[in-house]
Amino acid sequence: MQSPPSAALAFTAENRLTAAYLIVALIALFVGVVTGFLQALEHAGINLYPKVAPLIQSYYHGLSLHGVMNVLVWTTFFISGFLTFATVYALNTPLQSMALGWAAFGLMIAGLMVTAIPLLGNQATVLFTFYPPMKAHSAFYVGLTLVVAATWLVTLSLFRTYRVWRAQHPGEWTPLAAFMALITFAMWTIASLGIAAEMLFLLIPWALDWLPGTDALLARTLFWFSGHPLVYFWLLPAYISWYTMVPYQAGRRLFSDPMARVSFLLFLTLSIPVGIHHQYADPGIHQSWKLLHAFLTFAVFFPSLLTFFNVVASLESGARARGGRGLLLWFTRLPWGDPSLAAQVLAMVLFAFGGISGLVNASYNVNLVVHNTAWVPGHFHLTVGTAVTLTFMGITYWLIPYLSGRALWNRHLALMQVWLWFIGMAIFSNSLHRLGLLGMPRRTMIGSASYLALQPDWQGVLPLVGWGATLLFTGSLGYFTTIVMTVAASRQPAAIGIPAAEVLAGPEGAPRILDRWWPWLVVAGLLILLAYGPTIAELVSTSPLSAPGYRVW
Ligand code: HAS
Ligand code: CU
Repeated sequence: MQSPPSAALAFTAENRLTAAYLIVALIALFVGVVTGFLQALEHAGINLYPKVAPLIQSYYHGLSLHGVMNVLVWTTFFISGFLTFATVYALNTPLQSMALGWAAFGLMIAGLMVTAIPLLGNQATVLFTFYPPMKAHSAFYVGLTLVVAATWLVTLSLFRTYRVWRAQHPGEWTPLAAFMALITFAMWTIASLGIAAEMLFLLIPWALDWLPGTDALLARTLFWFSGHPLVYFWLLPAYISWYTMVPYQAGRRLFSDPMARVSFLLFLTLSIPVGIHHQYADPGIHQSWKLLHAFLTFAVFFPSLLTFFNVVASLESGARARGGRGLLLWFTRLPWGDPSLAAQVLAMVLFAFGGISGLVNASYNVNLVVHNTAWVPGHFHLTVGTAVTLTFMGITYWLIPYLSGRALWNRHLALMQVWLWFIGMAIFSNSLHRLGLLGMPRRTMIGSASYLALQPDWQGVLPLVGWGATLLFTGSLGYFTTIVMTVAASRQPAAIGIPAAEVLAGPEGAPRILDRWWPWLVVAGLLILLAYGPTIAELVSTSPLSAPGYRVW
């Protein structure tokens, strides 16, 4: 990537497209943050739902909005904008077709609108996993399908741009950030076939009354075919920043480029054939397949361990170059005054704990202790809620000044927000993990559960959920204030370039297979066939499609 780019090198048209994605992403995040706060307060005994009644009609209405806005909309729009940006700058090549770029954005917005109308109107209170036989308005499913189709257009747009670059640079190694962005979208495109099939063959015809009923197990299996790799679709863009940008901010270089490529190629091959780890408790899937998915989940843990090593080594070399000493004390010498770096390093620290709780989830038998308890939202607020979201916030602290040409409005407020997120999330997710171990169910309006009175252990921890969320919410107000004021009121021009790490060990000399596509795609395909083929074939051939739909809200 060019660093810092001169005005002549800046891709103005692409920047505009990225900015458009970011605006929608940030609005979705705001809605998600507000609805999330209401939930946590409810857990802590403060029920504000009657006060927001016509707008948010129940705890479950709010929870559906929270899930869809945060994990589906905020992530997808941010990623599409950020990775388009990262790809064109890393390749130093304009988008092959701006029209295609905008078509993808337009389709995504159209899909979002179609989804949002029933969702806001309490016609799709089915949570972000929309498990049947809960039945939403057909527009909800159609809208989400359009959003998925729009991500395919983003894939097309990025790969066509890559083809242009490749023709001009035969034999060269694909620049790391672009290579990683392409892997992210390639992986997601294959993964999304499950959700597309679920929508097109099961949910949409069923919601339109063209089918007599549905099959919860087949639908869940297709959902998790996409649903687990979806979490890596969120994570990998954060990793792209940790590998190719954060090391620059930390003062030096990425430790190893080939090791980074290996990690991403492992994600390409291993992200999908693991989804049944969400279904250990489902009847109707043979335990040998569950066990295989458990083993493969442990395998896909490995590229994150590679990332841990590589990123910490890069941070360390940066901190030592700044005078850091000692086995661990060097950590204090990172440039903590930079809110973008602070956000991302703190995101990493909490992610280490999210990784540990992920291992607990993945363990076939131990999963039975935590499945469907508050432990699981504890886990995913460390992963998507921090590793991803706090990293994306950190990225906006340089990206928005870069795009708007205006310096960050208030660095101190930004830093405060970052620490509030870190401390608030540590409290919030720790208490959810503990409540999960105490058996408290997830996805439950716990404050009004009649059995709460019988659970003094829970009552001791529940206020912490509220306190953690209060810190998170306060911090996010600081975040949105900083962003809005940067764009609207900041008078200073931005002095910021694009952070682009150099590498300590480059790819030269590494096996060329690390820059090829087909071998890895073939391995990915074979693993998917092996891990999913028999189960899906069996479920499709025996599916009764007889379950009636329910509206439970
Ligand atoms: Fe997960 C459930 C297993 C990662 C998201 N996960 C969920 C759900 C979500 C989610 C949303 O096996 C709930 C879905 C629902 O609604 O039902 N997850 C894993 C495993 C990993 C994992 C093995 N999850 C993620 C990520 C997510 C995410 C990433 C979002 C972005 N998860 C599960 C399982 C379930 C599950 C089961 C089902 C549970 C159930 O029963 O329902 C792994 O990929 C994690 C690997 C991570 C690491 C950490 C590496 C650390 C790094 C940072 C290093 C730098 C540092 C700097 C620390 C190995 C790279 C510090 C500096 C120093 C000096 C040290
Ligand atoms: Cu998973």
